[in-house]
Amino acid sequence: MAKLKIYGIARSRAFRTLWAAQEAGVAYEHIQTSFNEDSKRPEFLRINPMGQVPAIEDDGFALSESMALNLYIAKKYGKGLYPSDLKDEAKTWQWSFFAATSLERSMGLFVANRYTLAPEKRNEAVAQENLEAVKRPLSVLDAQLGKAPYLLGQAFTVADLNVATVLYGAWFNKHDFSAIPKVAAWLDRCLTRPAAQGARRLREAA
Ligand SMILES: N[C@@H](CCC(=O)N[C@@H](CS)C(=O)NCC(=O)O)C(=O)O
Repeated sequence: MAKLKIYGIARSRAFRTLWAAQEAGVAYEHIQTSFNEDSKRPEFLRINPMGQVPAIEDDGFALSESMALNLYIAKKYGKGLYPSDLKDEAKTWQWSFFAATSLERSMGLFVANRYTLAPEKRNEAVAQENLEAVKRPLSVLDAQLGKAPYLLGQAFTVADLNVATVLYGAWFNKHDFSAIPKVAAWLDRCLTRPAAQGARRLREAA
């Protein structure tokens, strides 16, 4: 049995952890913990007292927070997925925090209110407001990707994965990214990688 266990259904943020594990090529056991009742049961709360997915157990070591999970998996198991140089490592943290704090919440609200909520529940004003809130971070991302094909340079790393995953919902719903063409092309590159497609199959089939 695989020593790495990934908790969380693919239609949750566990999608990004499944993607990271597939990029790293590590064997894992996928436990289909839902984000409703399952994640509030005492046996899961022992792994993540926040009662949220994803979480992992690696040979008994419990960890939560999706960005941290990906950094851990990439560093421990990924070959080339996690940088060896300290400055590149720091940039990986920078981009991961950027994704979590400057993009994720607004992108989630934007996608829900523009595309995924039941039509009667969508609020276009909320969608617009949140799209406005990510204008600057997305233009910063576009400028960075104008310098090199990936965030740290020539190769895909977990920095790309952690940022691309928070834009996945908009990309999947065919949001028009043509005003930020470097981001558009980079998202296509990242989200059609074999490992991304593997994780997407789990999510999109669910
Ligand atoms: N910051 C956390 C957020 C985790 C999170 O909100 N997970 C959702 C599913 S995507 C969840 O479990 N929601 C249930 C709840 O909050 O009770 C992370 O990135 O892992």
